[in-house]
Amino acid sequence: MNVAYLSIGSNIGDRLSYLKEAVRILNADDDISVSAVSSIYETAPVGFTEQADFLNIVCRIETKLDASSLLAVCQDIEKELGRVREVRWGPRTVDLDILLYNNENIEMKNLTIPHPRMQERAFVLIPLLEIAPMVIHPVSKKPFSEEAAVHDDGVSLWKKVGVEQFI
Ligand code: GSY
Repeated sequence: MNVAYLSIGSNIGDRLSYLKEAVRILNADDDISVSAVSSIYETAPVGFTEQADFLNIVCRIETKLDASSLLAVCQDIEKELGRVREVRWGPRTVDLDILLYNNENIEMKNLTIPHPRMQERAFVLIPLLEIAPMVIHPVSKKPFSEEAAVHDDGVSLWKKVGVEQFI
């Protein structure tokens, strides 16, 4: 079985419902089981800053899918939940990014793992380190906690929840 970590964010409409729905749909897939979900964090937008704050989580999944098929599932969920790709880095009902897939370094045309910007993003690192404090960067082999100084700028705990409240 493969283990992957996904970052999920929402900053339009009922943000919590979009996060919950994304996790529920993931877990309903016969080839995916969600095994951990971080607390929910409210986070200042990164990239295009003139937009609403996000709610972000990171979840751990076990899956029989290869990384490309997992990407396709994530994109289908984004479509199903109404994401329209209008502005690059812009507002979205829901966004699912694959952060890590096993200990693999994957470089394909449409998919890079580890996610290339994850080390710069407190909205990814803080929830990731909450559920996987010892996780190692597949290339540098250092723990993420050492890989980048983890600043909590713009990231605050919004709600502490358990995986059972998502699935
Ligand atoms: O890459 C994920 C979408 N995204 C986010 C996000 O999820 N959270 C925050 N805080 N800023 C973001 N900018 C982008 S793009």
